[in-house]
Amino acid sequence: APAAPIRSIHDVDNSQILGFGADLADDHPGYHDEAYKRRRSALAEAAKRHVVGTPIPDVSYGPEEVATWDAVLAELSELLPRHACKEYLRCLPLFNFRPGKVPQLSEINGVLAGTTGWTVRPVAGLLHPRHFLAGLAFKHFHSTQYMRHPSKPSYTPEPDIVHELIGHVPLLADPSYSRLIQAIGRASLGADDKAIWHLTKVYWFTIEFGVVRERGDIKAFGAGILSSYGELAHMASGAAALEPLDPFRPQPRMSYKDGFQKRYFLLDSFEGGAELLQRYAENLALPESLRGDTSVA
Ligand code: H2B
Ligand code: FE
Repeated sequence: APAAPIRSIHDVDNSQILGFGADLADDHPGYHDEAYKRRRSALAEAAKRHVVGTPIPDVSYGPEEVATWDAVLAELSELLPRHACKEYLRCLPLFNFRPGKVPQLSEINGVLAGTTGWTVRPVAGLLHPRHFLAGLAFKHFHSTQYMRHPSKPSYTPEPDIVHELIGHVPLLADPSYSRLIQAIGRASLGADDKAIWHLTKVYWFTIEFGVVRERGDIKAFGAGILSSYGELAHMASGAAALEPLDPFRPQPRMSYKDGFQKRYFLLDSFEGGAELLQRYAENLALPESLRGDTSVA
């Protein structure tokens, strides 16, 4: 039977996790580290208990976790000013990221409340695409709170707090980016499984690995680029192919594990991207009654 339609943020179920369970997998850097797995699970379980609209409990990050945050922040500080898009660089200072302290989701929500009105909400890991995308329609971004494994500060096989904060959070404060990412979410409401999978790829090639034209330059806006020193350097080297994004066409395979991206999809602007996605959503021709009311979101 088809799942009940998602009509509001209260219908989004943040316990539908598709990613790693408590045991991780043998290619996860924390696989042999029992203390790490216990810590990750404790934060993941707390996230599952979070109820929409209630305060987000702060996490007390230990010295090892803070050191990992510091290491990633330091290496990215060198490349971001040159290769991140202007909207990202304009928003970044609002969040006051600094060494010595991992920001709390509650603080992030304070900043977002004063800009675009987005909300970050805790989640236990990789959330089912239907629920993840629906959250975006209602301006809720599901964010993990656990930290990547300390043995590899520059790498994580799954979303973690560093990826969410440095990769995703700053642009949520930009109005035109906000319209783009919400447009992807809105297109997902009432979509069938095939369209959800298509939108997952569109999300991947924009929100995770998108680049945008800025005068004569190509700048990063995808979180998977912005939160990875290696991927940023790869993007900046010009080695990857560039193609215009076309959501009306089948999207290529997503590559997760086989190194850096071989091509990036290019937008001329966030406004243009949002418009494109809105047209795509209209073409799905869903009855308005299945779309949920995102007008107030
Ligand atoms: N879950 C979490 N926690 N973070 C993500 O970035 C994410 C997700 N991305 N679930 C989603 C899936 C993406 O791959 C698309 C929309 O399915
Ligand atoms: Fe991400």
